Amino acid sequence: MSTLETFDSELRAGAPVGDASEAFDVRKEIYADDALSALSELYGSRDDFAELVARIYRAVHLGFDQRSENLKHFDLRRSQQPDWFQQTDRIGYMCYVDRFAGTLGGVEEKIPYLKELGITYLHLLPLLKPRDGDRDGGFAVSDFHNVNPDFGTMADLSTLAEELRNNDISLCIDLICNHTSDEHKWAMAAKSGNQTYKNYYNFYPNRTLPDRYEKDLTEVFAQSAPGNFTHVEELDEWVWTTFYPYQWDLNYSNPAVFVEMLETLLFLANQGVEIFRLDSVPFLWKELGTDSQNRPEAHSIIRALRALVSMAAPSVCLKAEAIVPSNQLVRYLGRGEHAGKECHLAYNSTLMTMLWSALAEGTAKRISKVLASVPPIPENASWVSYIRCHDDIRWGVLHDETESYSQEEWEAHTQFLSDFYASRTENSFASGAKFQTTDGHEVHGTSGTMASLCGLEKALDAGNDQDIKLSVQRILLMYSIILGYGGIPLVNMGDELGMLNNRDYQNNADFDGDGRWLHRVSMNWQQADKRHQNGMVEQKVFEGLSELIQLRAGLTALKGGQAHVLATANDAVLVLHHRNAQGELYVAGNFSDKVQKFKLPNVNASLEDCRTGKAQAKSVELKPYETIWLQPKH
Ligand code: OTU
Repeated sequence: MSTLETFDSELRAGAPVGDASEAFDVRKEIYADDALSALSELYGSRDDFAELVARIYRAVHLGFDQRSENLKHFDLRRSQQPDWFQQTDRIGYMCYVDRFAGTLGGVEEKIPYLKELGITYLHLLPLLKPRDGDRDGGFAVSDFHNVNPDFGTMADLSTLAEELRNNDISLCIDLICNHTSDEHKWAMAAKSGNQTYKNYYNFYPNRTLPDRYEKDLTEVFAQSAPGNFTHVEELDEWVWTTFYPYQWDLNYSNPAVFVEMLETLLFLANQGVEIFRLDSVPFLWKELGTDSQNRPEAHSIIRALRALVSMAAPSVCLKAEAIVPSNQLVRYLGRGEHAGKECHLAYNSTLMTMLWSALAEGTAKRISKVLASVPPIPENASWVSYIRCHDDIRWGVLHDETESYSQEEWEAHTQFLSDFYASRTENSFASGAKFQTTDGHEVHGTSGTMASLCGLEKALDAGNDQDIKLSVQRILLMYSIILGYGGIPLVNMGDELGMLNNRDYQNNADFDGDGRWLHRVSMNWQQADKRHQNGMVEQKVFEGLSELIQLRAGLTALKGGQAHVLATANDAVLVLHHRNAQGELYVAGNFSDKVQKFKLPNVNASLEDCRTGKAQAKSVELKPYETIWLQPKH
């Protein structure tokens, strides 16, 4: 051992954990104002506000007291590196427990596979105990304190979280905070007429108010779950259900609901969960005469949760799931005086949707315009950049994206996208399907795996080598841009191997005719075994992606923030630019199937290709769908 190593190990062995409770007291002081101001926006006019605050503080204390020494130590470590989630070695992977590895124990066995790809963040889709029968892929939770018995137990979850942490992988799970299933004990009590629990939900004795609300509401599952209210036979009353009829929206105007959700969050954080995906946050607060999305109170709820969790479990990160136009989306990271005080992370659904738009059009003109108009995000926040997830690609949100395009133009464009990805336009390379349209002509969303939407399915069916090559290039282009945009890139299970659509779901009653199962595939480990076999598609995708991941980890110019879009004279090419104290980086991608030339604007330094280290002139030539990463020469 070198002197330095000896010194280091001595330090570690004898390292005082510090006084965790003293640190807790300090955090309570620091976050008290934030917590109180957010809570008073929500509940300040109530007579029992002081009592409520006392109850909330009791929950925070209990949350801290029940936190293990290990996690308290981890909290202190993270507080020494608050920008840990903005580091360029953070890469996410998302999957269903059963479809990836059967059980939680199975997931643990697959840690080496994740590490091989360079994964440092694992999002396991809903794994808490769901209702029986239809369950929206687990998004209808019946018990927040127990794991789905098919996957294992809460103890298995804690063990997995610890094992992941030991491997520097952060565990993320969903906090389905907008609704419970109709089989949750609160819903069961409500059904039996218990007023305390009826107040946990939004009940109406008849259709008068529901009809008035409906005038301004949108429909999420327009085909399979039309309307936003469900008749509850036991009571002959109506309850608010934004999603499926068995998912009952919680009533946050009742502070008891807020307290329950805070306690749930802290309980799960104490199992070792580091990142919470806050599901459906736009819908948390209802208000007559509005579309009941993105209300100021929904933001106050998140701000209060953030301040309170920062007291009890400061290493925890909150991630917003809001599929809304970018000017609304960035607000979930906090804005104005509250900038950086809501979620730490938010899904960049604008980037995701616009990537598919650019790929279908074969030009980067529109994506460049839209990305250039995305408002800046707070310095202590970051994006989650992704290409596919378990949901459909929702086109309608684009209609409010930028004023550069009129409503008519957006409507025509999203109609084109929906048709293109369902293979209903001439020359479409994609084989996806429309989601939630009643007549096949409406525009809602698109289902399909990344590879099938990028053309691999058609190319393989046709046995056309040139098209196979092009579809692999499209896949790598999409990865290159999400890795080069900034934030935490997220890989959807199977997409690292180019897995195709699963067309069998229609024959399986468990999937309730929900078209999203088209791309919710089960891991094919035989395909994974081909990831190092030369010339296989799996190898080209997997190795292409892992090379990019490794490259990215060393490029600190990418840390945090978001890319700036540079305009060039060539519309086919998207050029992203990063500059921070650590350096500068250009990422350019050709969205067309032709060779494209362009000149980087306003560059004075000599440039080198980050992958090869070779000098690169400011005039660049890119092959079809090719990307290039450039930095000033060292
Ligand atoms: C989320 O998605 C989940 O991701 C879905 O899988 C669930 O079905 C749903 O919630 C209900 O729990 O509409 O098309 O703006 O758009 O929360 C997906 C946010 C969805 C919503 C989003 C929702």
